[in-house]
Amino acid sequence: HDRTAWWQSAVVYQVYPRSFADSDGDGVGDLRGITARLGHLQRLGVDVVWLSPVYASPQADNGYDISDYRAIDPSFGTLDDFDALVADLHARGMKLVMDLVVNHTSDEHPWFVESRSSRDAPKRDWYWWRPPREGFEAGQPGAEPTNWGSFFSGPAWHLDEATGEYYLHLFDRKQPDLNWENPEVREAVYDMMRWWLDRGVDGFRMDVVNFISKDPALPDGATTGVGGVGDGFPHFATGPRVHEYLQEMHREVFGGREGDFLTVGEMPGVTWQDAVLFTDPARREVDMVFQFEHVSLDHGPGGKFDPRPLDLRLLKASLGRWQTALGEVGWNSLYWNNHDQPRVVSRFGDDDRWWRESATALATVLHLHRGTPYVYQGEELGMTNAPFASVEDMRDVESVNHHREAVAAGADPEVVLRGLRAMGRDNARTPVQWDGTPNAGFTSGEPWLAVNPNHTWLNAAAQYDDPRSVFNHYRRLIALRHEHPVVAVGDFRMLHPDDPALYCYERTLGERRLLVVANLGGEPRTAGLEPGWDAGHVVLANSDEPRVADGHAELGPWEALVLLR
Ligand code: ISL
Repeated sequence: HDRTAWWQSAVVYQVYPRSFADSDGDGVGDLRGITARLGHLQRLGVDVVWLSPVYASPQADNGYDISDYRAIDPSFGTLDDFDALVADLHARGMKLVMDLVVNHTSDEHPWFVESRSSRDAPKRDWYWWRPPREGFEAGQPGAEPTNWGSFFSGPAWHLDEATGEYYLHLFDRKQPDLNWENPEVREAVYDMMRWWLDRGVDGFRMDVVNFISKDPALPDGATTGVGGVGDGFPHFATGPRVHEYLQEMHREVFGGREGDFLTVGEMPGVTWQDAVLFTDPARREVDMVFQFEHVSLDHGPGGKFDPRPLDLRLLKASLGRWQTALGEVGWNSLYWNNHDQPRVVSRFGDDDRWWRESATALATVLHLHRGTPYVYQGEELGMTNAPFASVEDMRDVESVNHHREAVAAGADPEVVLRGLRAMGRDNARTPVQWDGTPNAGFTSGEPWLAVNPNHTWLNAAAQYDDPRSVFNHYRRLIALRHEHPVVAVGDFRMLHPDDPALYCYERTLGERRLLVVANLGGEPRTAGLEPGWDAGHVVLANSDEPRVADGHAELGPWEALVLLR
């Protein structure tokens, strides 16, 4: 097991380009906007930037629907702008990881245009085309080849009238799934990946990459009763050939190439047992995976838009299990936020009474686990969920479709809206709050999604010189990882697992011991400690006067301490 890979002590920062910084006043963030703000990232101290998709795209899913893998969408700029961004990042000692979206393309990609052109088109087999179900006429309800539902509501199959067949789309109907069974598809993807590496990028974050191998029999899923929709998940997630494909990709794309690369597979529903296989360095698949267990714990019986309060004990059990599972072989990614998740300070923290304290406590707890932490733009400022007045204020295809379908099915619109407000992806996508001016310094024009009104006080400019700010807390956490190998690779041991408010753990590496003691609740708490720790060991705190003595720490609401000896 290689314990010295460079990414073990690295921190990754995710940029969602639409919402990061707009250089030309069209209300959409762009590449030049990112380049102009690299000082922010350098100040924070991150090592890698993961760029959400900037490829040519009709933007049905904000760029996760790609129509040309070798071109930049004009709304984001040009290939020259891209090269300039990479050069500037490299000059500052940072790396760039591209988003690789190859489970599906846009329906406007030339591959799909050709594929749909006739039943015997040479690229017909590049996607999943199937005739209507036996005994059904095309277009008849229930004629879909399987009963699978799409992630964005409705069936996962769309009828193409011209050829009378259906194509599979696990996401939007403008995102047809590629058929990885076809070796030409795989070779085309690897060729494109090599093209980006030749251009100087440092790796890939692979979108839903555990969905690329489907059971070719395409069996119906078990039904749960809701509108006859079946659960196709067991038939397309972590399918029979996924390990083979990832090993082939590694060989074909990285084989014989010199350099410090990073690969991370986004894998909804992945189990820790599978994650060990995906991330075992000896198997040469990916360096780490994004798993979803800890961000599903507050999903209620009705799914993600029916949230329930988080039970902290479940969160600790979950993250602790992953720490243990990938403790010897494999590696964890650590995240609270990305462009698909609501803001953590609003979700698991208290964005009202204990905004600064809870944002910094949650950051502390996450970052000092064993694994590679990911910071999603604005998280380092403590950005919160947005006060959406109605669904008209939202833009995300997932939210808009869910609202339409749920209300049509008779759900109370207020209840639906409440779920979207708490869990909708647009919460993560409001523009980055650079300063307190009317559009938060994001754009001189009309932003594509409204800025959060709290930018008047919650913004980067207000935080840079405030030593207690959320930004400076993140900066110190990142510096701790860089400075102390125990943070990167030390062993992990959870403490007080059954306590409903305390989140405490110990990391050890040789003689070095690092202790994290956090109160993730609004009431003061006492945490019992092993003897030997005292206030002199505190290396980081989100409070002014840590109280540690005689085998315990006295913690105020959302107080978090880091001790080292
Ligand atoms: O948020 C979700 C829907 O409830 C997730 O299931 C999400 O769709 C899943 O994490 C996959 O996400 C990735 O692929 C999607 C894209 O919409 C997301 O933005 C991307 O991160 C399809 O490309």
